[in-house]
Amino acid sequence: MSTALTDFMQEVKTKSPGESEFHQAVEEVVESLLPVLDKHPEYRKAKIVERLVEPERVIMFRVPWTADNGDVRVNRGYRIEFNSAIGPYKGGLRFHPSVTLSILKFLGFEQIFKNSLTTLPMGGGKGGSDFDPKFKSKNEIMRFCQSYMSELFRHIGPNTDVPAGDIGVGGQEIGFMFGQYKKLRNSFDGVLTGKGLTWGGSLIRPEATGFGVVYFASEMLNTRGESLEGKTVAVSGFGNVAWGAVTKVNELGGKVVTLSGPDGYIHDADGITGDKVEYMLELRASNQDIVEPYAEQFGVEFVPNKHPWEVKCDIALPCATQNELNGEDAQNLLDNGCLCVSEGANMPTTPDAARLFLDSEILYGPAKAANAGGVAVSGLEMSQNSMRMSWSRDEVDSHLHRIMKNIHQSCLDAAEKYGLPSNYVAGANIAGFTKVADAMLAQGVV
Ligand code: NDP
Ligand code: 2IT
Repeated sequence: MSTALTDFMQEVKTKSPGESEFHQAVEEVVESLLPVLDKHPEYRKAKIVERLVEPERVIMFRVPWTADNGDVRVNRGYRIEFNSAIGPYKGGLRFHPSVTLSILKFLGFEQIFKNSLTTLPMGGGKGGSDFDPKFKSKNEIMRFCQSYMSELFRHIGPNTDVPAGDIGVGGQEIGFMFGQYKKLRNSFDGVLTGKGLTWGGSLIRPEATGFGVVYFASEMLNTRGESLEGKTVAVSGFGNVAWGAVTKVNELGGKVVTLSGPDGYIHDADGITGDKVEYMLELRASNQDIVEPYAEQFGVEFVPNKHPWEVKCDIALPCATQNELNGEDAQNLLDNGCLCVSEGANMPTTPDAARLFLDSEILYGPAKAANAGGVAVSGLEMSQNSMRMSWSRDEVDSHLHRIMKNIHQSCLDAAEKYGLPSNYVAGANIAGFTKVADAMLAQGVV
């Protein structure tokens, strides 16, 4: 590590002690930016990077609610309003027991660059709670969402901050939160994305992240004269993003052979198609967070407590959670001849695994570029809300496809410009950063 980076990281760690995921995300981005800072002394002079790593605002609050048995429970709610240089804060809400300030700061920080890459006017934000939806009744989830929104509503708005879903937050939770926001504000606003189709939602939003991950993989494969057709694909996770990715791989002629949950992975050598894809939705809705029932239902192999990356595949799509693909997993993928990794989850690859990918020939699409399709269609939902119109499925999908192609090209161009051809990690960081940095420069020291 260069001295400049070590010194910078030391300062970040001193200011935000114990936030290991946030440190990991910052280090990866800032390392890529050093050549840009050398070429642009104006960014250094205006302390753009020092300002970028400090959220504009962090909101933390108590979320009390009552369980079905009458017990009072208390969770912690958060919203990190990270950067509004190019648009209102935008990013998902995560409800999961592992949520901490560090996790949400890493996600909010990544979101700044991801949103910039989409070319749409959205700043970066993220929020959520350590609430665990597992085994909660629908009424408990509703009361929790209402309590969470009873505080959040005063901080958000269609031109201020527009949350959406993430792990543990899907259409149902967005509905409960939207209802509470509308009641408190007495205003029907496009204040959340991922809404239902009859009340301001956009077609394709549920599929968008997974579709985008696969479009990005296709673009990377194209650079080598390859395509998805006939390829074997390993997917991790079984939630919203994994479901969208499986659907699009099937459409493009690939075969998905794995899914995973916190309990292990399933290996379905015949491919996850038809009813099996529908079954993924049932698994997710069961609120039990296990994939083993898939193996029982369809008579396939279940491998407990392991990652799917030991299965031979041409393409790997990690779609579960952060740091789910480690050095050993990366080595397994490389040894098995994997051609391409496109990240659906945010920061799924540990730094040592990312290093192995970058030092090899594998096509490696980092999350902030590869999974930007979700937030891109959220941006399109905001546009439709502002115009009070709804676009057709084909219209939204073609916008999404075009945006993913543009992101891919921007990454390649930025990487090439700084002498790092085909390095999508550097390309995504540099292209995402430049637009935000120029906007911050133009707006003065605020
Ligand atoms: P969902 O809640 O729909 O699904 C996530 C699933 O992955 C959960 O069932 C979760 O189980 C499971 N999971 C968590 N940890 C692991 C693990 N270690 N191994 C295997 N499975 C695990 O969330 P999404 O599909 O929306 O999100 C998945 C990833 O995609 C996250 O990293 C998210 O940040 C990212 N993402 C999501 C976008 C969106 O629009 N939804 C957009 C861009 C990125 P459990 O709860 O038990 O841990
Ligand atoms: O990580 C992400 O990009 C998301 N969870 C989607 C955010 C959004 O505002 O749609």
